[in-house]
Amino acid sequence: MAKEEKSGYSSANIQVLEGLEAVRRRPGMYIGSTGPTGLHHLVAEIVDNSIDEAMAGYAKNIIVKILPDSVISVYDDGRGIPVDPHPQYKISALELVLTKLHAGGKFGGGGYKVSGGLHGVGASVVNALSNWLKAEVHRDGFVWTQEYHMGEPVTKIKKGGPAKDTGTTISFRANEKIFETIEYDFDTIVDRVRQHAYLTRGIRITCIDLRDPMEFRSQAFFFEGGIMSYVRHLNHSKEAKHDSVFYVEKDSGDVHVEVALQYTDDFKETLFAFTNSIINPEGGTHVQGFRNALTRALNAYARAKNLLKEKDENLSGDDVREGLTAIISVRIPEPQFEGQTKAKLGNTEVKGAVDGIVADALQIFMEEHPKEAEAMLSKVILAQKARQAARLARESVLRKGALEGFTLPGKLADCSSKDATQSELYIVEGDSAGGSAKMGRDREFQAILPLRGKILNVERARLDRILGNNELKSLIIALGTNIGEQFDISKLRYHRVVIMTDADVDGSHIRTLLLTFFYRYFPDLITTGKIYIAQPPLYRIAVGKDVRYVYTDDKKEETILELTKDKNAKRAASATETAEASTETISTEGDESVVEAMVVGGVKVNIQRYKGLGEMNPDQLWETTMNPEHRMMKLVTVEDAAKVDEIFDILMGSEVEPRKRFIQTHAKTVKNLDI
Ligand code: 0RA
Repeated sequence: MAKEEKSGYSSANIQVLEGLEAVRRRPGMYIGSTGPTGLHHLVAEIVDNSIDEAMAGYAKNIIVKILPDSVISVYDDGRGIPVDPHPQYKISALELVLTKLHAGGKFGGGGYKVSGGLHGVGASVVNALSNWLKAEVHRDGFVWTQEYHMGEPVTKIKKGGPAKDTGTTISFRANEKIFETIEYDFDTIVDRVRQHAYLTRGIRITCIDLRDPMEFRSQAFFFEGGIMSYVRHLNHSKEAKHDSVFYVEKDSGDVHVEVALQYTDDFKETLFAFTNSIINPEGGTHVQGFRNALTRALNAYARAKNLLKEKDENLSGDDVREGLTAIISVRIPEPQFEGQTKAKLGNTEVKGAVDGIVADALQIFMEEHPKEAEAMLSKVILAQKARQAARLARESVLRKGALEGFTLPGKLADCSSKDATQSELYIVEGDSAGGSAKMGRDREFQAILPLRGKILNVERARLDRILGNNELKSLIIALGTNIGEQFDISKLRYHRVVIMTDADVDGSHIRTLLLTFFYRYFPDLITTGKIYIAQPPLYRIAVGKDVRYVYTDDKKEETILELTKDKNAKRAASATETAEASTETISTEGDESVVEAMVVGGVKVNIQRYKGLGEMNPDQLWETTMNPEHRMMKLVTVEDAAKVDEIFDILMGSEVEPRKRFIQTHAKTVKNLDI
C-alpha cells in the first residue's frame, strides 16, 4: 500500500531529522564552536571524506575552492559516492552520508568508513548547518546531482548527462545565522590541507580562492616523500645534524605505522603524532611506543660502538628528545581516544606495534648509515652532558639559595587572600604602571609584581641561567610552584596569572618573552588555563560626562556614533541630521597620549588614544582593566602548539635569517602577536 511505503520511508527520515535537529540546535557540540574555528571545521569535515577516499587508494586529486558568496566546493576524483538506493535504508549512500549522523561503517560493501575520533562527525553535520548544499557525483557513466537545505533534500537525485570520469563534488554555503561569520580564511584552509598532503603520500590537494578575481590565489600540495617531507619542512629553519631522514612504514597486525625523524641542533623536541590523519596533541600509546624504541635503540647503539663508556649513565628519555623532530602516523580500524579533548590515543595494541617496528628499523638504519648514527648520538650525548652539568649547577645554585629560601620578593605587592583559587597575580611592565596597578587593585585578591625592563630571553637559556635572572627569579618565587623537576602545580599561589603590558612594540616584546617563558618552563600553567593577557582599552571616548572605554579599533566608530546619537536624541534636536554629516577633527598631540576632539552631528566628542598603561590613573586602570566586572582578559591557550612553537622559535631562536624574514613579512601584524 502507498501509505505503508510512505511511512516506511518517512520513519527512516524522522530518525534522520531528529539527529540533524540536534545538530542545528546545538552546533557547538558537533563542530566545537560557531566562531571562525567551527566554520572552518565544516570545510575540514568535507575534505576529510575525500581524504578517506584517497587513503582507500581511489582518489588522487582533491580540489578545495572558496567561491564568491561564501560557497565552498570540494572535489575528489575517487569512485563517486554511490547513488543507487541502499537495500536496507532504501535511500542512496549519497543521501545517507549527507543526512544521517555518523553514517559510517561498511556501506555497500565498498569498505567506506567515516573516520573516527574528534573529527569525522560527518558530512551530515555540514549539511545540517548549511542553507544550501549540492552534491554532484560522476559515476556509472552519468552525472548525478542532489540539493539540500538545512540538511534536508529539496530534490530527488537527478540523473544528468553522460560522464566518462568518476568523482564527487560537494558544494555548500554555511548558514549565516548559525555562524558568527561565514567569511573563510584561505591560509587556515591551506594550513590544514598541507598537513593532510604530508600525511597521505602521493595525493595532490589544491586550494583555490576565487572570491575576488583581483586576488586570485591558488596553492597545490603534493609530497612524494610524505611525512619525510614533513620532517624536512619542520626543520627548514633549523640546522640538521644529519642529511638522511630516518623513515619507516610497516604494518603490525591491524596497525599501520609510519615514522620519520631527524635530529637538529635545537634544544627542544618537535614531535607530532597522528591517528588516521587526526592530530593527537596529547600523544598516546603510539608516542609511548616510539619513545621506548628510540631510547632503547640509541642506548644499544651507543653501548655497542663504545660511544657511551661503561661508567657513563644510560641516555634518558629527556636526552634523546633534545633536538628531535619526529612525525608518528598510525592508521588503525577502531581508534579509541582518552582525555577530555579526546586528544590522546588509547589503543594499547598500538604501543607494542610502534615500539617493535621503530626499534627494528632504527637499528637497521644506524647500521647502514653509521655517519647519521654518529651525528644523532653526538647530539643526544651532548644533551646528556649538558643536562648533567645543568643539574650540578642548579644544585649548587640552589644550595647557595638562588630562590632565597623562598621568601617572597620585595617588589611583590601580595594580596591578603590565602585562597589561591581566588587570587590573581598581575605581572606589570615597568615601575610606574606597577605603581598605578598597586594603587588601583583590589588588594584582597589581586597581587602586583612589577617587572623592570627586559627579561631574559629564555628560548636558548638553560635553567641555571634563568635562576640567575632577578626578574624571572622573583616571578618564580611569587608563583610558588618552583621550576624544573621540582615544579609542583599544587603549590601555585594564584590561579589567574595576568600579563599586563603596554599596547606598543616594547609591551608586545615583553609579553612574548613572558609567554615563551611560561610555554617552556610552565607549560602546565598554560594547559590548565591559568595564564591570561590583560586587555587595556585603546581609547577613552567622552561626550560631556558620558565616558566609554573602547578595546578594539572596530568598536571605535560604533561607540562614537552611539554616544552622539544618544546625545542628539536627548537634545531632541536635528533628528534628521546624520552623524557623519559634519565631522571636523581637531587633533592635539600631547607628550604621551593623542587627544582628538571631533564634532559629530553637532556634538563634541573627545577621543583619547592610550599608548601605555602609565597614562591611566589608578582608578581608570582598575575600572577598565582590572575590575572583574568590566575588564576583558584573553585566556592563553596552546591551541596550535606547532604554530606557537614556530613563532616563538623564529622570533626568539638563534637563527637570524628566518627571524628577519618573519618580521619583514609580518611587519604589520607582528606587534599584535597573539597566540
Ligand atoms: C561509499 C562507497 C564508495 C565510495 C564512497 C562511499 C565515497 C565517499 C566519498 C566522500 C567523498 N568522496 C567520496 N568518494 C566515494 C564506494 C563503493 C564502490 O564503488 O564500491
